[in-house]
Amino acid sequence: MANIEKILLPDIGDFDEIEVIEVIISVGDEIEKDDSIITLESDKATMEIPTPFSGKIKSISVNVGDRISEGTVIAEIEVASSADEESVAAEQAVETPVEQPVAEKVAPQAVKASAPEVPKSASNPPPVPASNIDSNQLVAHASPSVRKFARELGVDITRVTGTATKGRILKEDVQNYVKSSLASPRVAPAASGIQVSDAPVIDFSKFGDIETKALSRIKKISGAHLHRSWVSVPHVTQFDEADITELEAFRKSLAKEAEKKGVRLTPLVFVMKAVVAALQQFPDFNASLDASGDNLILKKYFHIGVAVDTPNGLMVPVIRDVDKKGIYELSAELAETAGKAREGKLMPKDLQGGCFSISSLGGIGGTQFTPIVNAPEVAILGVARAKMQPVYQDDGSFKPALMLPLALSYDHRVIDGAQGARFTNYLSQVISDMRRVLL
Ligand code: CAO
Repeated sequence: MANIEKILLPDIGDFDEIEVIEVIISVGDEIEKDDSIITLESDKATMEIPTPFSGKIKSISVNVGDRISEGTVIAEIEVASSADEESVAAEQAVETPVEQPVAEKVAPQAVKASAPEVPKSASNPPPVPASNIDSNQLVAHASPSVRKFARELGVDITRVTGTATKGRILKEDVQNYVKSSLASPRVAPAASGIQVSDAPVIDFSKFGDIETKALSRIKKISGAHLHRSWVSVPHVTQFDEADITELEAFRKSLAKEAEKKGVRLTPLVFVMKAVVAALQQFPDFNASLDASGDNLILKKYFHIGVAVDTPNGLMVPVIRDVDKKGIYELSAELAETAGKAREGKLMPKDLQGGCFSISSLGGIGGTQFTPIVNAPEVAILGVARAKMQPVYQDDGSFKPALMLPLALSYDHRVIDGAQGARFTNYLSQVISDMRRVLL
């Protein structure tokens, strides 16, 4: 027997009086549990609200432009009475929280990414960053049925341009995307006119048991960005090392003071300050090529991207104005930003505006690695694990020193090899003796 249920706006976190920007359903629509019914937008985020019931929409109580809060009746739905639906109704009566929005225009499915959708690989991830992703790439503003349709056709929805209000992706947009893909040549032209033939399709199950695991949304977005950087930027990696024996002693001497301030000092914040000193000394590293490729845009600000390992993949949030901040402030901001990245709470703006990136795997291990330039930046620093080593002295003796491995990858169109070596040489001197930051 059918009964009528009210669909209420659940607890959506720290939002009140939030604007309805789209009503996705119409009276008479047959919808499935978890289908999106309305879209809300605050100054911080856009989120789609799913229905907790399957059934037929009888009436709709909200309009575009309304401001609604927890408990507002959105619609009435005729649901088929079943044990399942009743238990859902009971749940909703208690509380049906929608996960906190993590980024502008991230749909609830994506919001749920704060629970690990892809377990972290046992092996270290490739040393590659994923920042400066256009915020539009984070948008996959489409209803579950359109997403399902795209999935069935094997279409990556983040590549589809939406033509409806606020860039919403319609079924027709997915169809048009498929049509235009089929019409394009079989040999995919990569960046800079490089032609790459299709990879052969291999049936791995012929060789043994397999399991197919979807890549997380973040990995798919960062993968496209990294691939573009990899094929379009001529990379060179310059290796160097810095003696951090004194710096480490200094860092340890500050441990208690840091604890009182509620922060944990790691070598990374000192490296960030040293990088800024090197960028000030070598401004071509704090730059991007313009669209024509004929000019270098020199940046007068020092925003540093820091690669963060998250359960859903690599993210490179940007710490702003590193030149103006002390190590305690930077430590606090780094911890907060890395926490947000891991909880899926970064906003698109947190990933934008970087000048130079640092990828530190020092807390994990490894002797060296070659990071991929985070285009449109022109250089990135990889930091591996510091190790005690015997260092030869002028008097013929060996002294134990804590050596920090550094790897600078740069865009060879912008940076010459000699400049690369000078940069790491200077950086190494500053890290070894942070007093040089004052010079
Ligand atoms: N050498 C030796 N020890 C190091 C070190 C280094 N280079 N860097 C950090 N450590 C130590 C820290 O001091 C800390 O130990 P203590 O607590 O005893 O001081 C421990 O390792 C763990 O540090 P951490 O990783 O928690 O903190 P961090 O400031 O070094 O890094 C962050 C923060 C967010 C960058 C890091 O947690 C992270 O996600 N790293 C992975 C980045 C990544 O995936 N890069 C690869 C791909 S990008 O090309």
